[in-house]
Amino acid sequence: PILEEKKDIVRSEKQQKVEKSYRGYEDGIRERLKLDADNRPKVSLWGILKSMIGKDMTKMTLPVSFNEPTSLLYRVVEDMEYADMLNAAADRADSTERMVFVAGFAASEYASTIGRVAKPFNPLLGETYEYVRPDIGYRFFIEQVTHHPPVGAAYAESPKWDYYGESAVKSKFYGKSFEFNPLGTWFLHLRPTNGGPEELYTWKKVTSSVVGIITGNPTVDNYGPMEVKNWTTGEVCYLDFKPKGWKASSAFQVQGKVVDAQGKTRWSIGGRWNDKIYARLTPGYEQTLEGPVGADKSNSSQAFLVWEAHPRPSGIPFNITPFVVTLNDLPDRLRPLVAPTDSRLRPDQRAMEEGEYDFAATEKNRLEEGQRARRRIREAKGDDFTPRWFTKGKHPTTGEEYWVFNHEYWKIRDQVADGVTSWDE
Ligand code: CLR
Repeated sequence: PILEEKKDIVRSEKQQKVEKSYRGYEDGIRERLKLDADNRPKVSLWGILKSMIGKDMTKMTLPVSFNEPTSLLYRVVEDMEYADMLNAAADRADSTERMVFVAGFAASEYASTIGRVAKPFNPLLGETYEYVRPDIGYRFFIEQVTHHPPVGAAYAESPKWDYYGESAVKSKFYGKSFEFNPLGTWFLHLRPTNGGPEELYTWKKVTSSVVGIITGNPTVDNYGPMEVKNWTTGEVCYLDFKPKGWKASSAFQVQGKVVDAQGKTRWSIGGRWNDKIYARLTPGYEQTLEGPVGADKSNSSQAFLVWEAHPRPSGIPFNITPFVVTLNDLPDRLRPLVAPTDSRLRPDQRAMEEGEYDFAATEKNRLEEGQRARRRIREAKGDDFTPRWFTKGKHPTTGEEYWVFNHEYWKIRDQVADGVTSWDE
């Protein structure tokens, strides 16, 4: 009971902090872009890419018509579309059930990659982005901390969980395919509502690839093993994302199991990452369930639905999802509160979103020139770039090197919202 009280205090303190960041987001989420359809000039990918075999994406200069109106920072926030699953996970009393939802969340991060064969904008060094969802109860922050290789360090928080990590993607164009290899670890601290100890989960993202570039029918696939590990209980969820291959039946398939600390399989989990994921309790473990979560004890051999993809309505340009539509929104109330480095203020991304591709291209050029000039000045002085909001550290549990959030961003933002300081001071 004492432990439970302590947990309640942690959660409510966190809630108060997160709620302060709701300021600026009172108008709710955006439902449409200005455009109903994009008219990016249709270019042959292969015609342009064939001379670039062996290169990584950061070394390629591509016309802006290859872009979508997002950035690599936005592609990280995109993983939060199903963040309500983390709340669901925290509300389950059994740790293997929590794992089912955490693994479901990790797999849900791929649904929005379908049809997105376009290049996100490259964030400038020190560029930041904040995203707050009062309706779900979390805030998210990311900063571009290095440029070569491009790395974004992120931190999201909510009363029942904290989620953080780095997006560092190694890419290579092989001709037949374009491969994207995420290197960073993602960390999730979950505070179960039943008062149990805070848990740490970690996982790494699987490989994304684009195939069909030569034939002019490019598609995105995601494949490889994923291991979601609970460091507190020793439970692991092994997921296998099947490559599309030749058989239509293996497309989008993901299959796996939740294994307890003794190595016994407690759940099987599987489905399609573009559609639905189910879990089924291994017979014999019915007594561990508190129901109801779809799996009622009398009928626990039945699979229950863990996750279902949100619909993808037509009439949204650039093949983006309704969630992505909300990201680059800049309502008048929010504008004075975001940092001057915020992605929402980038004129090139704004122009892209509004279909002004030529202006997007000249602005993108201007910003990147400015970045090169700043780097030359730093180099002449022998200075290194230091990120404003993250520092490098060693993870206390896993021992890995990771980016430690200094939590300053939201404190300053509160003061800006209170009118006691401004971002430029
Ligand atoms: C994969 C998941 C990672 C973050 C991430 C970074 C780079 C993204 C990649 C994800 C998905 C595929 C991606 C890539 C950058 C470009 C590439 C969007 C989201 C597209 C499909 C490239 C198409 C255009 C080229 C053929 C020119 O956590």
